[in-house]
Amino acid sequence: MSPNPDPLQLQALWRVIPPDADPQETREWLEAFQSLVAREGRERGTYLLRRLLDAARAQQVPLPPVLNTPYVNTVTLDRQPPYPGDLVLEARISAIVRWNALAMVVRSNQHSAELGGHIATYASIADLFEVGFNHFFRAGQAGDLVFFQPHASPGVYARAFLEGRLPRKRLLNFRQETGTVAGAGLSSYCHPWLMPDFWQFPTGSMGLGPLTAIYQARFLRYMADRDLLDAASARERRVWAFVGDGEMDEPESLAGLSLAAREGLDNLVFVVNCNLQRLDGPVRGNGSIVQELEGLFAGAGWNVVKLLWGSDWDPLFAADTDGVLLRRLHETVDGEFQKYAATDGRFNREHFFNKYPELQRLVAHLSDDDIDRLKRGGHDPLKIHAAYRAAVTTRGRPTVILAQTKKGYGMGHWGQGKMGSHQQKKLDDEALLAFRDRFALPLKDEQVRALEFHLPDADSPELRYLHARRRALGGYVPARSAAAPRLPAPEAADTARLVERQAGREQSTTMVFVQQLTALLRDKALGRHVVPIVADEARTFGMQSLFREVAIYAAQGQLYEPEDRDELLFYKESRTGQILEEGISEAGAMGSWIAAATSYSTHGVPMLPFYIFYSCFGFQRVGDLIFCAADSRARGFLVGATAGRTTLSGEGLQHQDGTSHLAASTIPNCRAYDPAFGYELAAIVAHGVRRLVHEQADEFYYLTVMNENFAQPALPAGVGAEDIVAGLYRLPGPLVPACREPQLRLVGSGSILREVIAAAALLRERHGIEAEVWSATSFTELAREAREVQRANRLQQPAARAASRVERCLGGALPVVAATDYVRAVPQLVAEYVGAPFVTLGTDGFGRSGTRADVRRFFEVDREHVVLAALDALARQGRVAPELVRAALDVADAAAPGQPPWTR
Ligand SMILES: Cc1ncc(C[n+]2csc(CCOP(=O)(O)OP(=O)(O)O)c2C)c(N)n1
Repeated sequence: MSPNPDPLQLQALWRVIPPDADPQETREWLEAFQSLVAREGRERGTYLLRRLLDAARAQQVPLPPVLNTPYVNTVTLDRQPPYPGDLVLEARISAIVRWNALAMVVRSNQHSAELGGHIATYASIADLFEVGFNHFFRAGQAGDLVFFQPHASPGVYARAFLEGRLPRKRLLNFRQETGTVAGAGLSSYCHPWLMPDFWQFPTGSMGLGPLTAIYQARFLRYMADRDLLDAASARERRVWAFVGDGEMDEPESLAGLSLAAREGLDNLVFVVNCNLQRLDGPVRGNGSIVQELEGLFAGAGWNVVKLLWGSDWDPLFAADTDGVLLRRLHETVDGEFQKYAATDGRFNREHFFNKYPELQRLVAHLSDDDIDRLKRGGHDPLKIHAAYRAAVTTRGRPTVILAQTKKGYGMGHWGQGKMGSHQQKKLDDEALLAFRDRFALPLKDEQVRALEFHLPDADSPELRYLHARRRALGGYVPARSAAAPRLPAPEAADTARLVERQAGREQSTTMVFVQQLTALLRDKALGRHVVPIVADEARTFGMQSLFREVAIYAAQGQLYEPEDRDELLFYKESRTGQILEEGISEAGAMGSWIAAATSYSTHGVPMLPFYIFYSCFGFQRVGDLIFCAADSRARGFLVGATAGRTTLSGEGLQHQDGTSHLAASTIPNCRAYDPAFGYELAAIVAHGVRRLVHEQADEFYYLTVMNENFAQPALPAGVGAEDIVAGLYRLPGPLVPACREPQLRLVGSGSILREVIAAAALLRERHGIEAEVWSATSFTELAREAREVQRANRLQQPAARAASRVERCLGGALPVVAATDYVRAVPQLVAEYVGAPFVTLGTDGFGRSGTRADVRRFFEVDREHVVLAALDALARQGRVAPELVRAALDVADAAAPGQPPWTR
């Protein structure tokens, strides 16, 4: 305990009111105000306060901090609704779930200490979940969206076990998902990829749950406003996000707060589990996380409901006429509250209550055991229910419930409030027996020692009650469904027409993309399901025509006349707008993209989102959100524009992306493409659309598009869409003159393909060397296929070994030079499988400003360096004279090489 806290410091921390200079006068003012409110109502009270504040401002009287309220429950006793459930039965159910969760973690840890698991988080949040399960969470694709605190997953499994949804066997296999128990285990956290019928929202990476929950709530509105969901039933649906208080330190946790308030998302409830601890120690040992978060959320415009104290505190507050209890609470920092959680009633009396004689008297009638049993709000179903009811009846604003709990609640001196609670996964027999007694579990000592799961009879009052409650709420939660109608993909002929229109036009692949997106938006069947998403870069990518055509979604419509109203393509916002314009928030745009890309599952309505962004601010910036999308089984398109290291030449180091394809290659269900030409892009998009909306594949597409304008070639005869989609095909005439007897193979992708084509021409003109040119639309897909072929050959030992596409295309004695606008590691993904001498050129290093030609020369990926690499490869085979290489060095300005670009 802090001996003598500095009053000024306390004031700052806790908003404690400074000493009263004239109590008599204060009382008169307060009584006058109270009687006014009693007589004329709260609204009149608010009016008067506003006038007083205006007067204070006018006289430059400093205003008190107004965002914090006292350290008590927001819902007062007189406004507390009656509890709608059977508290006794619910307590018994909750105790059983607690036990089974604990037993599951301890058992798996006995099986192997490598498996890990958490007890203390669920122990703190159990009651908050249970009240939700029994009275609030509505199930199904027209129900609520519940984001569970990930480390509380054991409790969610334990409840599903009681519900008969998970058999005992799976509880025994907690955190075991491979080997003989594959398919019969349980994931550590909420992973839809691993448990696609169960978990809906991945929350294991702290901060992403809160952020994506906000965007889900907004997307729910978007769908209703656009008539894609029934508005009346959508209004009833809620997003519940259970979040750790430590987790609130993640920037992503806070990133969407303003948006939620600005959009008036009263369908959103955050429940922050304020057990005051995180992994290493207290969240705010020297302060108060509850008060801090209250200020933050209130400042952002949220409705804040503090749920701090259980019912047994009500009489104490009622008797606290001189405010000593409140004062004591306000001068106590979280580090002390943690200590009180970890100690018994006697310690609490001595150190907390006995500080002031008035306070000592206030609890004189309580025994030490009574004091020990005083509950924090987040452990009292009555108070929890009151807070939840306040949240779901609030209109016009999102609500945050700051629920004070104890970490490791019920684990006694073995785990409750302990510094190391978070990671505790072992409990000895004595601790287990004490837990049994604490929660009055119907278990014999041997059953406790054997960590037996407890499952009451099917017709026991507990199970009958539990099922009845869930029936009333539409089924079980969490449960994930993938049921959604298929949508027809546009005809291949449509894509062909689009490609024909592009042929010969001077334009970039970004422009081709925008035209294809526009065509998709106009498609009769699919159009309304398309969701264009931007993060303040629509103009950069030439998409402003869409503003007028499909409008920007704005819940309030457009309350102003846009400055460019008289122009054809004016900035149009509308309540039924289709574009999600997220402002400068790539993380927010990803939140929207995930919501749209999983709409088939969350709402049973498939949507097709296209999020287009600066490629450097994609994987590099929001990579973990992309991973979260992958886990969520997202279906949609991510489009990295102004892509590559050398196409966005003037922008320099930070803006030039050389790695996104490498990152994309690590995500198993991400299909990444780096097309060079409009016809390639069109074929890939058409393929992706078909895969996503018609075949309903749980995958997503990452495409890079460029801003370099050039005459777009027509689709060459003989090239099929399947070749382009497979990742590698040979460029025929007229793009590259046919060669009778090639001496080497050149491979290019994206913006560097044109350098490679030019290099082939130079080799022919200058040296009479004939080279095939291959377009690698996706090294990632090639590598994946080759890996599969290699594995099948190894594991199945077929009589005739199969060859991968990359080997079939490039294998042999001819050297292969592959060049990319990304780091060399991208083409090197296929190096092992090529089956030919293989050289790569790439843009490793920090970016640079300059003209495209200069930057390509700097990174040694321009046509002259391709020529040089080709000659060098041939010289090593003795097919050309070394002098030729030396001459080429001069031409490429590389005769006196400086430091490699990646060290500069
Ligand atoms: C992005 C990220 N960083 C770190 C972790 C590791 N981690 C898991 S739980 C945890 C502490 C959580 O504390 P809090 O949010 O207060 O939840 P509590 O378990 O105390 O309820 C940490 C650091 C993570 N899962 N995600």
